[in-house]
Amino acid sequence: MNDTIRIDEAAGSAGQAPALTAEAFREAVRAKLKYAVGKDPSRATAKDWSMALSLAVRDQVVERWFESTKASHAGQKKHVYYLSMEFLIGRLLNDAVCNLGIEAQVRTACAELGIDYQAQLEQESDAALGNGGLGRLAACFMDSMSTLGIPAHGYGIRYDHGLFRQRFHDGWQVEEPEDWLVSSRAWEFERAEMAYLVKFGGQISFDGHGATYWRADETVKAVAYDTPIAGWKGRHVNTLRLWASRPVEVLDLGRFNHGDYMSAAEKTIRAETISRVLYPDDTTAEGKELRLKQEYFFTSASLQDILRRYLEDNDDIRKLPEQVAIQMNDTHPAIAVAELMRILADDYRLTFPEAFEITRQCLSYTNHTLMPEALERWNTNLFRKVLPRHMQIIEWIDYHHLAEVQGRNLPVSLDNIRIIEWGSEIKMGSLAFVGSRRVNGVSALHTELMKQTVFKDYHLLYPDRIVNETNGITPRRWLYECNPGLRALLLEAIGDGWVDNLEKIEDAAKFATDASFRDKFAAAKQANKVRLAAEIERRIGLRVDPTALFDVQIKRMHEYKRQLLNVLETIALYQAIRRGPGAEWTPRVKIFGGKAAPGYQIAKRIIKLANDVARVVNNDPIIGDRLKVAVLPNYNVSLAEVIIPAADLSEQISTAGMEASGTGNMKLALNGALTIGTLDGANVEIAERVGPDNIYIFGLTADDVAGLRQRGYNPNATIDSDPTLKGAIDAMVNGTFSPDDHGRFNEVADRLWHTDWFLVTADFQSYFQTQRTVDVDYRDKTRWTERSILNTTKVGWFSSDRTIRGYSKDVWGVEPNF
Ligand code: GL9
Repeated sequence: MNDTIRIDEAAGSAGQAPALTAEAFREAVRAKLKYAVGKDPSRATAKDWSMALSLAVRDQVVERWFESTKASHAGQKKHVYYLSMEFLIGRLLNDAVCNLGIEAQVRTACAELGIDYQAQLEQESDAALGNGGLGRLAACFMDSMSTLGIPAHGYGIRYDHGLFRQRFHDGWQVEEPEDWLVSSRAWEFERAEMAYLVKFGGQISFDGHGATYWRADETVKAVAYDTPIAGWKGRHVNTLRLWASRPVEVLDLGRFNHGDYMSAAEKTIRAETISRVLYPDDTTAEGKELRLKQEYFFTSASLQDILRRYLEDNDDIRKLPEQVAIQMNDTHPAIAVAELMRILADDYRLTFPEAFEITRQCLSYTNHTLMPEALERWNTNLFRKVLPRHMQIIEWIDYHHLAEVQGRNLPVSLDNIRIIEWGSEIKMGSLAFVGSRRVNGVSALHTELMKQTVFKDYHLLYPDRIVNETNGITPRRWLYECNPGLRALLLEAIGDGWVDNLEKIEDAAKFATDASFRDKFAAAKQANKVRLAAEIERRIGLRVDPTALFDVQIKRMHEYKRQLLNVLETIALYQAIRRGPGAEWTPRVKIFGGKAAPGYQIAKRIIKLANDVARVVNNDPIIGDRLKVAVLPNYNVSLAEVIIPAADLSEQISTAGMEASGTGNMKLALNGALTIGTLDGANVEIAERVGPDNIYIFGLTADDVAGLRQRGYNPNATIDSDPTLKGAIDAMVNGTFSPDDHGRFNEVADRLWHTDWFLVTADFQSYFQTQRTVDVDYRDKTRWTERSILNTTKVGWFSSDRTIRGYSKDVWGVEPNF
């Protein structure tokens, strides 16, 4: 019956959604409640309505999904495949509604059905299939690839449990399992027939005539679950395909019939373990064997699927690079280099050199961090045990790559470019680099540092391979959807061109000096702050003054991100207010949100410190509303959507040279927060665009940091010479904030005194002084709003649409349709 949709019609309808009336939609929701959820309106719970609503909206997405799929098949365009261990997509209902442009009809229908649309949205749990920036970037890219009409698939893992839920118990982080699937099922389609076998372990044998056999000792089935991702105005819909791991045989009936029920289920449990949980770690290559199996599991299933789709329309495997561009999001899918070669060589009988050439024309790699502990390495014994054939292939790549280089007489050290180090560790960054067509960094500074440090020798060998693609964020979720007040104001002032061409937002910059626009802009911000204040009270029972300066640091807890610097400044400010409560203080609410990896002890102690400081400050009658500290538990995409539109000040205070890019910095600036930050990651490019008057830059530069570390930094002298800093550190260890346990923060303080690798003490004075300038500046509301408007209107370049255009041109060789 779909034959009736003609491709040219589908293409012709691009840009406009077929008319959907509120009445038709209302009836669709009723029908879903009855026939898909199986409930009568009088018996339906909020969750039932939310499910019915989502399913009715999903139908609207599906219409366009089929059109897009047909159009991409017919168009025979090169297809992009984005391989990522993480997709931090968050809630999908409002995103789909806004992208399809059916918000008015949906709201009317809800009102007529007597259900509250906003309350419905909150029924949906976050799809928290990622840790932080890397996973959220993948989600923004999915949105942008659909918006630009680039035929693309995202490939990842359908974790049963996404990132853990964070609770505070007595101020300490407690991790609880997350259960998104219970209520997010509405958006996915199980494709039981779309399954591939993935093998692990066992033996390799050769038949002497060129054929290779891999007799595995474990095989699991990867089953596809598809979620449609609609772009702006529903012009194009791509697919996010996530793999769930299942046993090949459902049950060992023999053992079961012998009454051995537990062991009868053993294989099922083993298989399902692979897609059970997301690793809650962003610091080190984690979890060893299971983690390696997860990486190989989704990479192998994805490559098999990519080749299957390619061969539906093509017959020459050698022409694969003409139709297929595969992006490896970090090194997690870097095994793709060996897996694609294995398939081409062992299944399609190409020679290794041929297979290698094709592989490195198809694959590209994005690096997201320079921190040595976060660059993945695999022990060769473990690797050989789990992936014996891939070990052989990597040995071949390493050998041939070194041989190729030796002939070139360049000043590079062979030790630095080996993939297998000392015969005992495989460096996945090196494998990804050698097997890629392009390698990119995620901000200008980060890409430059890649060339100078970790990939220095590779860069000498392949000077054209490294390119920069500065990160971006989708303006749909991060302004249009999360900030309805500002959205309305912009629509009124400059129309809707900015939504899919964010640089047009600069048209509103001229209104920064227009008093009436400024008032409306300030009123929108104020309403968002009132909303956040209510959320803070609801979550932690703390009342805050919504006219105070909202100072926000939201991101994973990490020493290099320096939440500790912010807490120390909070303590110092607290002490200053206590010393002179009568002075003119700018009321401030410090807002923190972020999870620490469960095994990252120091980060968890810093959360406890923030909570201890909050308790003392918030209950000190001398302080009152001059300073409040809100540490919000379980920071996630949905909470970000409430905090970001309400922020006045955005804390981007990492040790320079350590934050590859950051993307929260972009979201906050777009929503009108002024940044206080170091010259790190994309802050550098934000500063260039908003101009020095509209951002607060402080502290050491990346060069300063490198120099200081090389000379050897002595925090002792710095602390001793700075009474404000010393006073704050002393308060940490004298029991001011931990009367029940004076020694609780000794280790934190000792690190500051003795090593301070992240240079918190070195940047403290500059940070503290800059914050005092912020205090003074915030009192001039007119001027502040003007600068806030300039932040919103000058950061249009940070749209992920722009980033994806960059990848299309420099990395993938595809042409966006829109
Ligand atoms: C990260 C970088 O640390 C960020 O600076 C960067 O903005 C994002 C996206 O490129 O990637 N790399 C990384 O491992 N994480 C990042 O956020 N960590 C997590 O995603 C938890």
